[in-house]
Amino acid sequence: MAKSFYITTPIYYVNDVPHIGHAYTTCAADILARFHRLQGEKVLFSTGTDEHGQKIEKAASEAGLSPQELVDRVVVRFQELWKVMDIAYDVFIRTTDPVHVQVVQDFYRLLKEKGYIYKGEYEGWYCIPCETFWPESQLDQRLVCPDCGRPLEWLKEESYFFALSRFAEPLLQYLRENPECVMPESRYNEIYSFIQGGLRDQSISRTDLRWGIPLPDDPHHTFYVWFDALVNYLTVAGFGRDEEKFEIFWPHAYHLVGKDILRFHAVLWPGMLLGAGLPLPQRVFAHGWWTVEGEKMSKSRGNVVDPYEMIRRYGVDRFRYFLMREVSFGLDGDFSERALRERSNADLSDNFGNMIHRTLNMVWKYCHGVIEKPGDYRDPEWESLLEDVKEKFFLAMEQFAFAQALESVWRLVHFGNRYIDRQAPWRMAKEGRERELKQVLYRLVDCSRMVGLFLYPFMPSTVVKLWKLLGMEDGCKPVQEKDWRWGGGPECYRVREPEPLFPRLE
Ligand code: ME8
Repeated sequence: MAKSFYITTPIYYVNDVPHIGHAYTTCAADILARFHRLQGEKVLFSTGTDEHGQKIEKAASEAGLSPQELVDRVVVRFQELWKVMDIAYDVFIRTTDPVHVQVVQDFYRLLKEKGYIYKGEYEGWYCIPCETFWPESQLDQRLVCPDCGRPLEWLKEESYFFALSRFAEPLLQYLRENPECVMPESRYNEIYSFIQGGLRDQSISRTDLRWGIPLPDDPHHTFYVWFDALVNYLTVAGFGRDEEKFEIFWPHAYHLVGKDILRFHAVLWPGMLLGAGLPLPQRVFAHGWWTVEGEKMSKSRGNVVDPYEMIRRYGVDRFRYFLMREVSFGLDGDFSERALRERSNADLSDNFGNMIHRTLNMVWKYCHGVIEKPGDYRDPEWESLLEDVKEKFFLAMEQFAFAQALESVWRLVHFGNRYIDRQAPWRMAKEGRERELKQVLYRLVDCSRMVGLFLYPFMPSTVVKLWKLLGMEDGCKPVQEKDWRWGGGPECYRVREPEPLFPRLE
């Protein structure tokens, strides 16, 4: 039976302007989704927006809109960006969707039935004019509101709690039994020691928040935004509504998140799931943080990287490639346009694009664009390299090590370019060594096809273009075992007149 994969991004705060951080997680998730679809596996890939909370309420009233009107207007910023970025999600979830509202309430009832919800008192530093509790981690000694600067007061309010503290030991046991459930390893260790320090119960309701989902049994309270937001992963998977879908996908959930929101995903969320008696996700992977030219990205610094602008300047695939290739997934990285241009010229123009262009050009020039599979197309050198690249690529993809996966594909590209230099097909043509010439060109064309197969998840529109150039119009259908083999392509390639895939950037 085909394996299944449920791949998620966080749901982003809907009123934010999308930036490189959003683009990064979503692009990585898209690559995984495309990679698994390409193998004919079942994939459910979701992204979406987090639409409740005080900030939305405030922004809406400032704009003279209702909160729902505001979120309906701004959500398109994300949806449009995903179109431009070639993000092929299956579901776009919005937390204001009535189905989600229902699922949050059902999930809460389930936790309550199991005895993990109780009423207590939440206390903390509160800004009365802004009606907001502020965590101590966001305050300094002055104890003033980080938003409006006015003095805070220590307040208590009635709140419902989830008994997270009861799950510390079960969570530790789960972590021990599933060493890859939180990745990378440094994050796993961080989460493990955090839980070892003991867990506090989590307040899950507020009485001061109107723009939120009401508790079904006490509508005077609304759900704390993170409780509401995390449950989106269940809503998408069909929890309580589509049993078959839920069984196919839920046990194979892979959550991709930024390191700043790992605790919510690797402590609170699995705690909630254990409480409800549901299986835990296969993996929560926390990626690192992008700085911009060495500085923290922030609105006040005015250095927020706008993905639309990057795509307009460089094209979507240069941008996608750079994000995935420049930094090991899991580590922090630095973004600069200069680095993007340099990497693009070196890897995409001078190496990948060059190999394809030279190959197609020669097939066009010496064989009128038509090359049949010769009887002796096999070659141990090519085949052993391909086997090795394939093994490393698949292993890297399994570990979400995207940069390493790409690195292994480039071994094939480098080899292709060296092969052209070594074999010098132009000399073969000149000397009339027809058989050898066809053999060499066929190998190069088939290598181009294989490189396309590896790169498709990363740069889908470029690879579709490449496959068209190779005369393979239906190149992106799910692949079979034979497609990954040397010589597994068409018996006869009818290539098109070459055009450069990645012209050099100045
Ligand atoms: O946290 N580099 O939403 P969000 C890399 N609604 N990643 C970055 C980044 C940067 N400079 N800045 C932000 C939320 N991110 C919640 C999620 S999920 C149930 C609820 C990442 O819009 C950040 O780590 O603030 C997070 O993964 C996402 O972008 C921003 O999410």
